[in-house]
Amino acid sequence: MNESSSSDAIARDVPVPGQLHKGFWGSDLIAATVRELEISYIALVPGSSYRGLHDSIVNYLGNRTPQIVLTIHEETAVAIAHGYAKVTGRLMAAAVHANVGLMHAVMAVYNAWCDRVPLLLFGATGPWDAARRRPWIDWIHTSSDQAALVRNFTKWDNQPGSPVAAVEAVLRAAQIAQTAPRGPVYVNFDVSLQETKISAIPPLPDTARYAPPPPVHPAPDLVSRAAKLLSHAKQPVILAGRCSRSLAGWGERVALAEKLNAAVLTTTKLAAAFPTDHRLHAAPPALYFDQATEKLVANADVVLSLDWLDLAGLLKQASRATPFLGKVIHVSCDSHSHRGWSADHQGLPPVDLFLMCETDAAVPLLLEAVTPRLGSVNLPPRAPVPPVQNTISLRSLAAALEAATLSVDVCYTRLPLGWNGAYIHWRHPLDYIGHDGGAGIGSGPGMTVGAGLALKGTGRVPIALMGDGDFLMGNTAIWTAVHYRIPTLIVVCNNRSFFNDERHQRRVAEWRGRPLENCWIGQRLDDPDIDIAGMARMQGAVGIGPVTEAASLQAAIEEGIAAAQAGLVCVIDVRMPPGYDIEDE
Ligand SMILES: Cc1ncc(C[n+]2csc(CCOP(=O)(O)OP(=O)(O)O)c2C)c(N)n1
Ligand SMILES: [Mg+2]
Repeated sequence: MNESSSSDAIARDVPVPGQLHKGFWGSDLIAATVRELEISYIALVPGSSYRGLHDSIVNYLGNRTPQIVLTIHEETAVAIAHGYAKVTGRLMAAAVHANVGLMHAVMAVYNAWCDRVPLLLFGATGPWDAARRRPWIDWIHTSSDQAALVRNFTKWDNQPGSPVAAVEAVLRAAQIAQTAPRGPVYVNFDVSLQETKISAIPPLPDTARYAPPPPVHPAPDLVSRAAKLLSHAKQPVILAGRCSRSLAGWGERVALAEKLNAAVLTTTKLAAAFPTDHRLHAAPPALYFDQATEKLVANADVVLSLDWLDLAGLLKQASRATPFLGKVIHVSCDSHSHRGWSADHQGLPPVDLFLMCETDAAVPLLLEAVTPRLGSVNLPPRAPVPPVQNTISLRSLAAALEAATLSVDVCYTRLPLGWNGAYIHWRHPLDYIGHDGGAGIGSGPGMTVGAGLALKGTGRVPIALMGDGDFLMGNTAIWTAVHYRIPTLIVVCNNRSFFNDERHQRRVAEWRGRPLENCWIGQRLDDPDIDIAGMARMQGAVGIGPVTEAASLQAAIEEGIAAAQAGLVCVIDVRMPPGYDIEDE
């Protein structure tokens, strides 16, 4: 067993050393394999189905590599691993109890799947041997084919039949999860397998030999054809979609856009992919673009999609009734993950040149192969950024954030629905980590805490701007952040409503001629108002607010940032009036 050299470890929950090695169990071998993979953390809610593995992590590994991150809901455990992977690109583990814990985790697994994020999910069941089951409880917590609950949105699952088979299952799971397009995997350990006594820990495999493959590169012929199209384009547009957090990759995308003098678009669905204040960044990042930006796409004679998430949707929206006539170069290996159960693959785009690889593999080759394009670039007129009012709104919140973070490195881990992408610029791949993938509300707190865990010690402050609905569904992640001293700032844009759906009711009422006045019913979260700052304080965090005056926003945010910089967790309740700053679908 490698000694843990992890500098990632949080100085919490250090076990008393016991008399180790009096004997070994199947779960010791599983834990040892996880350590060989250098997995720093395992987020979990405990359960008897994996008490063997739990013991092995605490007492065989000494709660290091991986270290347990205790959570209060399985959805949070998975969301933490998701947020961590979004920042680091590294695999984190989560463990969930039997069928019931897995059922709690399901939505978060779907989010990670849609977000193409690597995640190692462990589960447990049984004993599968019915003769060994305790009456009642083991029976209701045993399912045949438990993995079926998540099979439609995981890359692989397995229920190994012996401790030795478990080693291979864990290695394969980690390899598959980290092979692009990445995603969650599920390995389910029978109770009895974990609790089987074994005579010794066999020599562990060299994990380097089971690593994910290096990036696949596009065929040179495809690169030169794509380069020719781009170099001679009249109005090229680059759609910077799913890109890595690598600073080198960021620089190469900028260099490619500059060499081609091409307009670039990004989306708030995904992490920062291009500096939004660059002269070639054509429009604020958005969920849906305005008409002027759609026109830019419609008029493009060559589109370079760098794994754009909904390429068919954008082209269809832009060119309206007619098929898109420009040439389309699509750099993406996402179709390896396209399956039948979920339509998260989006529409089928028309593609002229398909470079089936990750964007970081293709961009340097394209950069070298293109010739400088001398033609001009026609950028759409920029809608003026709305002026800052002296009332509370997303606009005044953005202005206060900008003023409060002038000399602070920030990672935005969540943006609220209704955010105008013009408000805050991205200048670094870690400035914004994108949305949750599956639009499953309630992931905001967990993903923020996971991102905070990854950023701990870097000096970059995670800041989440999240809806009250999103916060309230997942708020017990605050306790986890406080317990593990994970600096975090959450600003709750508290409109005391599932407001997105008020808008839907309003639209339905308009179409159907029903009373618009009723659109709040079954949506508003007031009467009583929920004391969000109080909920934070009761879990040991700093709670600020409710902030009701625009003039108080900056001071509140400065206080929150100072708290996070001092290693604390802070939640600010900002009372927003209902309403969004953008129009969307
Ligand atoms: C798990 C889940 N349940 C319900 C929805 C539908 N939904 C989409 S947005 C939304 C409201 C979210 O409320 P909040 O976070 O307060 O943001 P607001 O709409 O108020 O801006 C809901 C309920 C969803 N996307 N996911
Ligand atoms: Mg709300």
